Amino acid sequence: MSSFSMQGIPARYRTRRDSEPKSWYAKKERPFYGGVPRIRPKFYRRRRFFVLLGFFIIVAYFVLPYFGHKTPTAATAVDAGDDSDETFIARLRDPRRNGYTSLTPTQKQAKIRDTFSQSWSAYKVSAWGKDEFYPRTKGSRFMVDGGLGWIIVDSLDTLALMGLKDELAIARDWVINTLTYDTDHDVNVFETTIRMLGGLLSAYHLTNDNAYLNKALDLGNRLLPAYKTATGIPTASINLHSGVPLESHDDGGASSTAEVTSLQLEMKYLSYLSGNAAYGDAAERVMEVVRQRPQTGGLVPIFIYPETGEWRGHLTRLGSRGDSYYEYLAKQWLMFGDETYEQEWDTALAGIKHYLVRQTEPNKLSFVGELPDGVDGLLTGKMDHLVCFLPGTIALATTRGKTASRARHEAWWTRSHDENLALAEELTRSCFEMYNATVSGLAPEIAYFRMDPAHPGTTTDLPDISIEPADAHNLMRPETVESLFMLWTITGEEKYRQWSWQIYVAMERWMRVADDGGYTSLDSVLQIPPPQRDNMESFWLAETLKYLYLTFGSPYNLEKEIFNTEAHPLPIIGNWRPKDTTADKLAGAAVDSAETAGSSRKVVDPEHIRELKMKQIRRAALEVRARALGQGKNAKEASRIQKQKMDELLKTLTDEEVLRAAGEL
Ligand code: DMJ
Repeated sequence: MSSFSMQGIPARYRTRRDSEPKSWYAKKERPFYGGVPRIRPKFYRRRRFFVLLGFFIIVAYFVLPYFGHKTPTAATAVDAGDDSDETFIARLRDPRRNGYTSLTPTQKQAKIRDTFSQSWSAYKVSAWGKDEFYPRTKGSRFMVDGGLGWIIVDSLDTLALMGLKDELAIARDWVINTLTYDTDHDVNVFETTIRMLGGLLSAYHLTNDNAYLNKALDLGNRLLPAYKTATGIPTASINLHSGVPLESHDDGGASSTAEVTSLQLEMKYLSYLSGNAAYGDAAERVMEVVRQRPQTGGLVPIFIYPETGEWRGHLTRLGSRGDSYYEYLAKQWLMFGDETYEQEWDTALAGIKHYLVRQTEPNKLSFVGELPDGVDGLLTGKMDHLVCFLPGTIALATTRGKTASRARHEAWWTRSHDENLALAEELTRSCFEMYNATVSGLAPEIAYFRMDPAHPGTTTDLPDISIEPADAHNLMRPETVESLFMLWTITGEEKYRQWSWQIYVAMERWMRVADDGGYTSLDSVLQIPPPQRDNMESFWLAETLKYLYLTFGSPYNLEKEIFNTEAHPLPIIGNWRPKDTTADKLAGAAVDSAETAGSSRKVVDPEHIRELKMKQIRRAALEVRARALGQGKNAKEASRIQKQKMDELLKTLTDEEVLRAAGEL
């Protein structure tokens, strides 16, 4: 819905609007000086017309909500505590009655930020510092003694992006002064990397605060021993104190494919910042092993043994344990400019289209199925909500973070890019239909898409989608709003914002806990009201609310930043490999510059050189700092050494060296 139509506005308002402006305008049309007709130049007459028009628009903007009060305002739509469930459901899907058309994007952002603040303050009051929060009973739990900062670290960058400075300061203080990763407990390598390491690195990226980077370095060092297996594929868990790696108890000791292949953005970025290639090298090695394994059409089974590098079983899917393998192929290419990953992503996308994407009956919704027995077996219509990250990633990779209108003018744009973008749009619609298919307006954890016209029936309002009662829970997951954010940013089509808003309104209504207790996951989206569970997931704060909030902000620059799989934004680095450290570059540049002195130069913007220089100096100084910390120096001493290095480079580094190091000379 792009704008109001007169049809949707109550008759009372229409009459008033039609009559009032006319008489007001007529009055003003009289000559300014009684009796003396003045012929105004054309310019003035035009100007007066535009002034009046502007006045009308302003009046309409402020008066509209009052006369349209039968159309609920956003406040009543979203905060509808006293509305009956039936009334709420009746207006949830109508943009003119769910607050969509009556609120500006800024007002919507404020609503979403309120939801975040409410969740955050409930957590602060009842569970501060704990890793798990049970909002209904006001309970909480540490995952390991003393905690991992699961909720606080995961929320840092959302606090920063929403401009909640005071809360960020409190969170920072806790992270730096209370949180320790020197804990004698096993943690999941993947979850700790994407949530904690990713959260710290993103906080560093957004704030430039070295305290976050130091914490990230400490954690990165504690995670590294997990990669010391026969193949280099990390074990599922690691003891953060002893560094003893631990294979999964389940699944015959196999690790999840998605888990071992979704650590690379974080580990490589840590290498990039610190100048220590160990993190990125370890993560890259995993990809080299996976690359050697048999694959069909770029698709991989969801389990892999860390000791042998063999696949376990054939189950192939884009849902749990398979999902972010594909996401990180695209994102490693985009973040570090590595064309190997571009090719692998292209191959995988072709495989996904060929083996997994089908359409439903009767409404021809595109969906992504599963292959329990691999590519030679039969496809099922089961689709986890987790798969809904895929359309966003397809759109992002297809346009390389550009808006579609700009990307279409690029020399590399082909018909297959158009097809891929169309697929992303179709899949996004199907994910939205997973929400539309239920009476509550929320998606289940798993849905079944109907491929067979003779299929007997459905448990939802939409015949194409059915839901098993055991799969009807909702864990506050982000994947659909993530894709809506990507599709909105890339295509600029208003419908994606409208869908996001509808989902937000349903979440706000059903997930909110009584007495400002926070927000919780749900037991069944097939019931009204959906019975509430008692758990607030950290990705509610890290991902779901962040993507919703950003969807209503000014267009995000996806060419500059990339979101890790936990929605932590990291900078796009460009052409870079783990071993290619700043120090090496600077050393190489010094040698080269001696050899090529006197060669012709390009004219380069001095501001550009200054930016490059500062970036290089900061990185080189950080490397020195990391080395000092690695040699056992305390933080104060390491900071002194870091500053000394910065001062030295500021004095000595020449523009030529800078350009050479950046590959621009
Ligand atoms: C998040 O922790 C990450 O997005 C992960 O990749 C899988 N999904 C959960 C949230 O649903």
